[in-house]
Amino acid sequence: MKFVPILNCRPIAFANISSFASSRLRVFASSRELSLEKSIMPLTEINFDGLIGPSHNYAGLSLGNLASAKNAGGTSQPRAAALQGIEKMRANLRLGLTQGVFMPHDRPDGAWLHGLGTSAEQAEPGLLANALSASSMWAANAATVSPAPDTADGKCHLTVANLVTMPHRSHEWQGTLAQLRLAFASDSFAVHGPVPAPFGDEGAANHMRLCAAHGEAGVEVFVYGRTGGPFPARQHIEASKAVARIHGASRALMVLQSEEAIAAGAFHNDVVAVANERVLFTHEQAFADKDSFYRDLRTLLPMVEIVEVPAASVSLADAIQSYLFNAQLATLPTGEMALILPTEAQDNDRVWTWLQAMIAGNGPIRQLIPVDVRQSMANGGGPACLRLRVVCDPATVDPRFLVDEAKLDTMAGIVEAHWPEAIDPADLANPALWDTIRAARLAMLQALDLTELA
Ligand code: SUG
Repeated sequence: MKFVPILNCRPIAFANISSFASSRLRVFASSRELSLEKSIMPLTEINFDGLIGPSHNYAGLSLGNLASAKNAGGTSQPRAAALQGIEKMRANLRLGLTQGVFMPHDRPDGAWLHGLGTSAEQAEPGLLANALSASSMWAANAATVSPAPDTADGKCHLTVANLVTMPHRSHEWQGTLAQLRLAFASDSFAVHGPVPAPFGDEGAANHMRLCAAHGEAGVEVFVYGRTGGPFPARQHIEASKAVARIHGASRALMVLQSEEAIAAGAFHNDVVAVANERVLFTHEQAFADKDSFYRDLRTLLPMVEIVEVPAASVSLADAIQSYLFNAQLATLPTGEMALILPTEAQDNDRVWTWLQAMIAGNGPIRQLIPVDVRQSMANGGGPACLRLRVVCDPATVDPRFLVDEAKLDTMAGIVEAHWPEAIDPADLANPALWDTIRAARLAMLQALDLTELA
């Protein structure tokens, strides 16, 4: 009998997921050959951050996202928010990391409102807020990425996330897909449209990749949820399985998120776990059946190092309030691993005490680097939410989507000149604000030579 490695932490017959089926052994063999071939290619992890858009506001649209609910109705600061995001990108460049960027989407989304038989001028306030959301900033939800060493055809595959669970996010994929098709137009990539509704797919926020090194074949972990608690589970197992099939990901694990994590506000798995190369950094209560998951992971990647934060030291509530797991766990050019985490983690005594003790030990994570992304954090988006990781040869990416410090300076100048300083939810119905938002985005697209996205 043939099995996929795990589903629900239990193997299921291949026949149930057809495109894995043809020849598992052949796929494994070819993937090993590919990884040998690819090991001479300069595969690098690039973090593509979503530039925080000029419509950034606190409308409280995300059920199950405690920060979004808590800050609903507050006054946002889009200019400060975007500058925080740019400074995060700059800090990553200074660490020696390769950095990319995605552009904000056209807001208010007139095409989406038109499809609903209305317009920005006529829409009810709730619908208008959904049309104005700047939520595409959270690029971890843009797509799921399977780098070339993991896939059957040796291409890097990207599937744009459908984000169908939340209305304000369900109309992101068109604007995201347009950018993915430009940025990854080279034939080193295969860019796919969204998995069909009703199977919710939230992209890389529920996907982790573990491997010896970025350029080598990895184990891809797809984390899904089951609805039943007070909040929606946004990632459906059928979406995860579909993405794994479409990508030809040869070693995929399907792992169930714990209900208690979702109920505590972990609407995405990247709020309670993060992986990088051979390291999994996770909260003890992130997964429904962690023992089976860890066992299967160790079987597929014996070198894996699991750094588990016990609930007795850091509760789920503290983890979600501080977003310590919503960190960029990155390998620096020195080979050391650093956790680039929100300043909120430093502000929480229990969390910071645990992290200090971890660093004092001899574990694989050697540095803690706090970054200030408070404007995004107030909507439930930490450093990891703001970026999509793509392991590839940077030379194959459209350079308009890559940044250096000079480009960040240009972007900061445009933000200073055009982004609204503040948005109160009551302002959202003001047509003058929509004009400002559209003009600000256009100025950025012009400065970056990306007007085909206009
Ligand atoms: O989908 N917040 C986003 C935050 C996404 C975080 N991403 C990751 N964990 N990868 C969300 O809940 C808030 C919108 C508002 O309330 O206006 C929002 O959409």
